Amino acid sequence: MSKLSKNFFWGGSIAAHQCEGAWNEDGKGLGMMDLVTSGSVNQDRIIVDEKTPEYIFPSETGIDFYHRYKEDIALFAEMGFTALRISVDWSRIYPNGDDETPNKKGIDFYIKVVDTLIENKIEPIVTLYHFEMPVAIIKKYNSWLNRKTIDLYLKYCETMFKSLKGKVKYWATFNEMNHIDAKSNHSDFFTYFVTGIQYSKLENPVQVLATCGYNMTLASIKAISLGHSIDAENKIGCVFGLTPTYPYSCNPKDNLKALEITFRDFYQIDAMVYKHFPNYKIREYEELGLDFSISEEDKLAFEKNSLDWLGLNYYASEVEIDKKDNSLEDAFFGGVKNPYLKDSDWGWVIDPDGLRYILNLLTQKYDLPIIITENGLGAVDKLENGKIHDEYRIEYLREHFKQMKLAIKKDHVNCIGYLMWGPIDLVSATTGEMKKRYGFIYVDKNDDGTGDLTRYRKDSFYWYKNVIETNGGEL
Ligand code: BGP
Repeated sequence: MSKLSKNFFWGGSIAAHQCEGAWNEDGKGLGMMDLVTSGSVNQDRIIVDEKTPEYIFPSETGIDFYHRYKEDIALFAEMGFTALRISVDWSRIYPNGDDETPNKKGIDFYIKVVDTLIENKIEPIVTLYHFEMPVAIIKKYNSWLNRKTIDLYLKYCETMFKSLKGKVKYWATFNEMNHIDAKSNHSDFFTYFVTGIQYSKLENPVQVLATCGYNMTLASIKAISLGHSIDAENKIGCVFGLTPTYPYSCNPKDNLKALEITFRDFYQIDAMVYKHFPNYKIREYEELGLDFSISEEDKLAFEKNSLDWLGLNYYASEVEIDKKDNSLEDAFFGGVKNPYLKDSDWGWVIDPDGLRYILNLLTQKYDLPIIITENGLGAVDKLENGKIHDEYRIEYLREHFKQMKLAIKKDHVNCIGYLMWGPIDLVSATTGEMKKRYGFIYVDKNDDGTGDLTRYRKDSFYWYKNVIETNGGEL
């Protein structure tokens, strides 16, 4: 099948708390993921108030990207990456959240990483919030429930926009803030990842999620305006984790249920594209009796700007049914199991067509440039004589690339890049494991603490290199 446009971004995505380690070096403050223990597919990660020696906290060491970023970026360059999405850990820049001045060593680290990327002809794409809020903001200001947090976030964004001006053009304001919609299937994890607040501890969760969701959306649009005013060249987007939702049958009631679940993830995008907080959401909050109002000043903030691009994190689809009977098995991400699809070892359903579906849905709704900011397969890899034969990963990616190409070539979706999640093995967000590996590059680190962090090229490394070399021509 034909090649993609020559400016297409081929690369990967990583996040600070999952790879950097160095959790207390060079003035870094405590970040929210520093308080989350390791877990597994059967054992939930635990969120603690304070670190204690009985637990392992995988973010403490990550894969030591903080000290090995040059080596890792050289490997990405060897594969031919033209883009890498990183995140800045807010707690490295403002360790207490409300510090008068930023931590210079934290800024210097990101300047060095970005300079190294540019030297290697890799476009840096920077996420400003990927589950990395200073714990001090949660404790002192109650996270996104307090509008003071918006000011602190904007001050931090300003620091980064100015520090990386002229070097970074592509920014994302938030990663996956859509997981906290008042109507979502709440898990302690995703609420915590996004806000630092634990869902199960809330007395009035719907109010809390609605307020946090609104304040983050407002913070995001204000950050876009700020970023544009600092550098008119900036292209500022926001990243969403989206799952296409199919009806279990052609029963109209199943269809309506699927539609409801699909659209719960869109109100923040609507607000940032259509330049006002959506009326359907305001009516929903009124009906729920929530304490919610939008000031004239906020309205102006929404009117002033909009998203330059959309980031899509795509892993799985869902199936919804109006009335579930006991013969149907529950699916990992909610809804029921899809009889047509297989699951990964971690229960994440594998659905390449879903990628084409969601790319089309986003295009029909917004018609913006889209970057696939995350996609990939978490799997168990075996290191034998320095080699990893990960044919299953190649197969997964090949099928997703075929669908991405169809979306671009046949459906005219303006998808401008593909960034594979975790191009180098890193700590899993949901389970805290190393065992759940995504990378083209194997990292010798195990969950029991063994391993010397040596990097190895997997078979998929060479395969992806060829995909990039042929610009998607050979899959
Ligand atoms: C997304 C997060 C990433 C990443 C990914 C895979 O929701 O944005 O940070 O972790 O999911 O999840 P996991 O690492 O749990 O397999």
